[in-house]
Amino acid sequence: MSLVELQLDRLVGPTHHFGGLGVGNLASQKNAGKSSNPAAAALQGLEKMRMVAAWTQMQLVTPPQRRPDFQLLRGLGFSGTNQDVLKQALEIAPQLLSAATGCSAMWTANAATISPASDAINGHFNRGDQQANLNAQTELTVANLVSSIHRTTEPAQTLQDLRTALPPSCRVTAELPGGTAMRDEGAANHMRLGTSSKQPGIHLFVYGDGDPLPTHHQPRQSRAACEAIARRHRLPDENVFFLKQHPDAIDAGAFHNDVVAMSHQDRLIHHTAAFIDADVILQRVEHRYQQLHDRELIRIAVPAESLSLKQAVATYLFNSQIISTPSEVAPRIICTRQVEQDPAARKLVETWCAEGVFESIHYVDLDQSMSGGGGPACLRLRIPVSDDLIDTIPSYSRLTEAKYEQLRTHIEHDYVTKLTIEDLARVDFHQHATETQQKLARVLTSNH
Ligand code: SUG
Repeated sequence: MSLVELQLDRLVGPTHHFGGLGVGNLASQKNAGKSSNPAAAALQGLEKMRMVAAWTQMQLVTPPQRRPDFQLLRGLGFSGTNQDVLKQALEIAPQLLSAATGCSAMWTANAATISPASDAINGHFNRGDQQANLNAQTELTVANLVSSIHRTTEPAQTLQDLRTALPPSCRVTAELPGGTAMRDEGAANHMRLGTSSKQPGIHLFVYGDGDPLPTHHQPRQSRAACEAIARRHRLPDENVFFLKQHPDAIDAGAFHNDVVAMSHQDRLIHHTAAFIDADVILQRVEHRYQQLHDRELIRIAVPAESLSLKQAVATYLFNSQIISTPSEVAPRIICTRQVEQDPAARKLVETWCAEGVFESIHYVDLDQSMSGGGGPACLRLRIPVSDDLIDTIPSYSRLTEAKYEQLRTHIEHDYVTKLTIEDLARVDFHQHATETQQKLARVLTSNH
């Protein structure tokens, strides 16, 4: 038995727009109020999924979440017919209209934090007993996303969506209780190191609260939340490490760790300003990796002289999506076209490729997602599962070529190519968007 990694993306919804609501997220703030292109956003995301599906056959896709969230708007005091509610929200508090209609659930890296069954204290690796693993499950804790109002609309639906999309061997549990003390942004602040072998993985949890704090932006993840997830997933202390986001990185726009650090199996690549006071911890990580896997961790620290924090945030180099294919030794890397166009970022990734860290580089246009502050890795949730469970993945969630064609046709036919905040206050627009969402959900959740 070995581990394989599923990639789960969500189709971008028909109400995709730029509301400027991302806390500490420079792209989101810069593009606030600009008109968006939901059709292009959905197609760009779908093309990335198609590429990964062709490489791995392990691409899962889930439908857009239902919007508007009238419960949110009514709960915040807007009343009358649905049209009244939308209109009042536009006039009085457009940011709340945006929060209730947003598509931020498209960034599935924020959906949950995940650890495979084999990493838990009662996983078979620790007991030395193959049978013991039969009842162990891949653990997923849905992220509460309490740092930003628009993202609090996601977890309840995400819980259902993940349960529907994933095999029964995945235990999807509701978000952490405890409010802002337990603020949790999911896999964007978590990195698992480990090859698909017979050894447990090492878990790096990244948080931003505690001294020293950033001066401009609110840290989105608390250390207490990281500790709670490690406890819930029954990860052994010796394989769990906590790293603090550098306040300078948060101030420069790295609102999530995955804007300044990335990992894949035995590779950890990060900006030197990603973490604060981390040297000793990272040495312990390297030592533990060597102990468990009998080989060195490949760790690459990128200094500001090679790429400034500003460039890291503008290009999302560290948000590249790394994918192993069945036949190649080194993984492939999917980068934004912003990386391609920035000489320093491009040089770095080309050098890594020449050195054999990656097999090949694949540039993609994700401009609609990037304008909301989300790169290739934000758009996917990695789910490590034992390879003997692949056949139990519901067939409807797998992206096949036939399903790709079907989804593309729906998007081209039903999504608008220009959307403004005023459109989001029209009940007739939402009637059509809801029908579209339902059509897509039927394609992606029923066996036919
Ligand atoms: O939470 N943007 C998202 C981007 C999330 C990126 N995910 C990862 N780094 N893994 C966020 O800030 C923009 C919404 C708006 O513009 O209104 C937004 O929510």
